[in-house]
Amino acid sequence: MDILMNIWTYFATNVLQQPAFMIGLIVAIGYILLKKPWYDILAGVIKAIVGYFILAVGSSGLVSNFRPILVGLKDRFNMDAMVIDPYFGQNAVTTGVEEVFGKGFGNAMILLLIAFIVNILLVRFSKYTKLRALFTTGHVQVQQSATAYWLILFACPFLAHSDLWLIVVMALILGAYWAVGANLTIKPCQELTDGAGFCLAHQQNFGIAINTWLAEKLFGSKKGKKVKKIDDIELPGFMSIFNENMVCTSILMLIFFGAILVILGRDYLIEQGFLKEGASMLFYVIQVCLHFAVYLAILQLGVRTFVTELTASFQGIADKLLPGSMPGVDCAVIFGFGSANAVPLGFLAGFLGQIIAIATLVILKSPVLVICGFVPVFFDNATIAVFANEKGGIKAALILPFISGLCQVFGSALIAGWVGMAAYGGYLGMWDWAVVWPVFTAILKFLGIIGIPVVVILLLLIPQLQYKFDKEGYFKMTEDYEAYKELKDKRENN
Ligand code: ASC
Repeated sequence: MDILMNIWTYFATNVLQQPAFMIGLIVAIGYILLKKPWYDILAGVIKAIVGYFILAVGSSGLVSNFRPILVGLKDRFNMDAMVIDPYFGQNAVTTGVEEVFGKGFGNAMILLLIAFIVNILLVRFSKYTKLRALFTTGHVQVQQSATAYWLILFACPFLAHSDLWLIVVMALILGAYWAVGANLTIKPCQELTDGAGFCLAHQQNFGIAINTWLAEKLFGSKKGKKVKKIDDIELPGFMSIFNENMVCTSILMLIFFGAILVILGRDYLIEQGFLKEGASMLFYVIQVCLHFAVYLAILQLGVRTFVTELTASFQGIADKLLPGSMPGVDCAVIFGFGSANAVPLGFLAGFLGQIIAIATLVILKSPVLVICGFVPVFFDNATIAVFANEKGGIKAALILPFISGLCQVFGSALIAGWVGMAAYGGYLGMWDWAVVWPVFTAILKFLGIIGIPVVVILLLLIPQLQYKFDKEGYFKMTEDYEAYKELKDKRENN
């Protein structure tokens, strides 16, 4: 048993939790099932892993590039507050959970295994469950398990008496949330990418589905009037340089974040070690702001490198092991599709929303104060903007991420204050965890033991409803996208 556990722990730590190797493994299995020659398998696996590593360089570059601004805002306003960010959230669980519940989180690996098996089984029996998506982003699953552990222990303290029951309940709720959430992004992703064959498995899956729906309903084309998407906007004269993504990102960042850096001031930046003594402030600001464009370009290169391999090889898995299924990947993958300029615009709109929400908390003397973390403010809101723009144009791409910014701050402040995580300095803070999980937590808390099946059943009902509303198109969308498009055209012309 020990040997098995060691093997599993080794596999979970090195593969399952490392999306690059997880994607590499999936590509290998897919190509083997497709009976590709060994050199094609090898080449595909290498491209998948390297592509994912490139993506990770881009996303961690963005995070560290933004640090001076976040640290500065926190220090300058002398705020002692919790940071909404998945890494701070994970840290808060590690430091606080034992103290608060008298119970450490030692079974994380087993939980991941069981929850992942729940996800696979739900997809394997898609005929009944109508679930089609496999979660592959392990680093995110670890962060979510940690936060869910806290929320569930808080809501169902009676589970603390039995490790077995605690793990089983968590695995059921998390496994269902992963399968249902990723499944919800299939339609938005397939329509945005013209059937590229992946969906998203991240921390704002419900957020994507709801915001895409809102974008279409509130801002979508009506009576033949087409919406104005970001790329349709013809800017006059010199403004047309904004049409180019690299230029647009650089200029927007220079204006907004350049201003913040200037306000923070040279002395402060030197004091914090961000700027070297005697170095030029002007060129420092230019360098920091233009690096957003650099990291975004890296991120998009990474996406292009691995997505084709992943989706081509996944055909093997979908044909032989999990019919009609689709891999769910990191949200940054969507930045390689849709309008590239939706990314910086969504980021700025979300940032504005968060800042206004934070100011409101300060003014209202809220007992819980919040500091923006880069991951929610950027990855959530830019992702939502890409989808919103596609269905509802530029208005949707600005307004919906702005509202999301408000939700991330208010939702996180509410839940983290209630369950006691705020005292440990962080909360996950992404859309689903600021909006959807507080609802799950409330149901679990107020219904007691009955709350557990209620949450699982509510989750599993969602794909049933999706299927009910589009019986003909539902599986076509993943299995034969061209046929789905024909069906859609036919419906639109009728
Ligand atoms: C997260 C998280 C990250 C980023 C990354 C975006 O939620 O933990 O490291 O988003 O996955 O590409």
